[in-house]
Amino acid sequence: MKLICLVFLWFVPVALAAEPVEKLYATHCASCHGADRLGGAGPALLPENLERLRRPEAIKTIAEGRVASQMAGFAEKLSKEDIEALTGLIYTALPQVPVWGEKEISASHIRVAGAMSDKPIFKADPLNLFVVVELGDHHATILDGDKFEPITRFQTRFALHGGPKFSPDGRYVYFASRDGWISKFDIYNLKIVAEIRAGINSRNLAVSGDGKTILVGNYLPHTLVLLKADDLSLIKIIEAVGQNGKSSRISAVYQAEPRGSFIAALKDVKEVWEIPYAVQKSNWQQSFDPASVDMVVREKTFPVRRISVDDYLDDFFFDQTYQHLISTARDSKKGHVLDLDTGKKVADLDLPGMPHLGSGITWNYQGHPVMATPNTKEGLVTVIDMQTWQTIKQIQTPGPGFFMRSHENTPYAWTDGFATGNPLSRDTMTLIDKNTLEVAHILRPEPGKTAAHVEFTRDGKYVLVSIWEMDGALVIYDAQTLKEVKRIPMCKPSGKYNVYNKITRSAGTSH
Ligand code: DHE
Repeated sequence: MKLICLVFLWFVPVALAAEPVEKLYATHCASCHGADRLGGAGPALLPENLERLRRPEAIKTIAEGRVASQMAGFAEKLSKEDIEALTGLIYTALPQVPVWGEKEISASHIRVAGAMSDKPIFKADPLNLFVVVELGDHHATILDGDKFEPITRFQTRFALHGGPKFSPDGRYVYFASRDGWISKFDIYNLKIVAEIRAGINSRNLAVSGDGKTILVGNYLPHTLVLLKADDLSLIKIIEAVGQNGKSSRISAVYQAEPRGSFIAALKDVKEVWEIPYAVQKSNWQQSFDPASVDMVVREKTFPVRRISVDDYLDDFFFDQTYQHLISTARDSKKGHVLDLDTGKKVADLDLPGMPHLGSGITWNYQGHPVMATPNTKEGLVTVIDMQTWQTIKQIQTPGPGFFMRSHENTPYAWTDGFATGNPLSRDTMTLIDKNTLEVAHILRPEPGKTAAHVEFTRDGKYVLVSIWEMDGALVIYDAQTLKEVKRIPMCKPSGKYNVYNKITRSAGTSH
């Protein structure tokens, strides 16, 4: 009965629309979102790109427009039925995976010319800056990490996701949007200097440890895209096809600087790929057991080492040496540890639920390196000994969390509780004592409002927490006394990234 109602609801609005929905789309939407729905001035309107937008919100956006963007409201031009029909259309998959190859990628390339200064054009410690992504109105703020004052705020591409990544010297930051746009921002000159659309639906990007190459992982199409870091021009597209011939989405890409390689997580085939960026193939092969290699694509640049694995592993985390890859598979309560040198699984991990990617951190506990991660299903933080791979403790928190962060100079690991939107936990920040593994404090930066994602200043003395709301803020705490020192209004600030902590690969943050 339920199914019949749903089917009925799905078709009725289309039937009642004044004109065929395709015509409505061509008249009102195509000029910004592209005739093919692949995006233009506005974002792509495909189900894959709209996964984070619930249908009622999509209807509201078409009717009322979107603040701080060029998206106008259509409530006066279109009937309720027309708007519902358009919503149905944009959540319908295209009949074929659209082509986004060399021609399309290169045609999207934008370079900004002009003389640039080799020194920051502002007064602040360039290594203690934060890049703060404001999801609410698609902006980013560059924040002085000593004075806690914004230096500039600029519009980004629609729906940035994942951590922006820095060049090794911290001068440039690279952003990826869910629509596949890669933007290079010159922090010294406070300007976007290049952009390119590497995919139609992208996951994230990685910057090679030598700062020369960018790797982008895509869901749509199924490709890895290599770009030159200096101007973002296209180097090469690698089709994501498993040894069994099956095409796969890429869940995420990472750079493993100590190995001189990129690592790619494939979502639909049981393989992990390692792609060297820095060394000659002959040297690179000495860094691992050749018996672990199923096939090396015989190419001079960027060969692919395929490592067969037991499961579809799409969430990765590394130890500080990057020899061990800790991964989880969707719908699994187990984690796996893969030794990248031997290409063999060395342990299973007990996890109560799926961690969000890049959510874990490491520190030394009683002389042992440990990793800790929250998970998006249960209010538990798992602490694992990284020598024995045994769970040391599961620490109860008020609710399932997304992110966990700490710093070498601070006694606490901070974690949020907003993964399920649970009203009892979404406004909390739980501080775990890294020496006792006990919950030491539970803070509520703004009762009733979502608190999320933490990052420390370069010296670890202050900690920045997001109030993840449209009328949100960054709340800055003294990390020792836990006293609030400042509150800066921001529009749904999500992640914030400290230049120094990122480029030095602090154990307390994601890399
Ligand atoms: Fe994320 C990082 C994937 C949902 C905010 N998220 C990442 C990374 C991946 C990922 C692969 C690591 C990227 C990197 O470091 O370059 N995220 C996924 C998902 O698969 C998932 C569960 C579903 C999806 O929609 O893709 C998902 N993520 C979310 C959200 O709902 C969040 C909370 C809001 C949003 O932006 O959509 C969210 N993800 C983030 C943030 C980071 C991130 C803020 C960077 C964290 C950091 O400190 O590095």
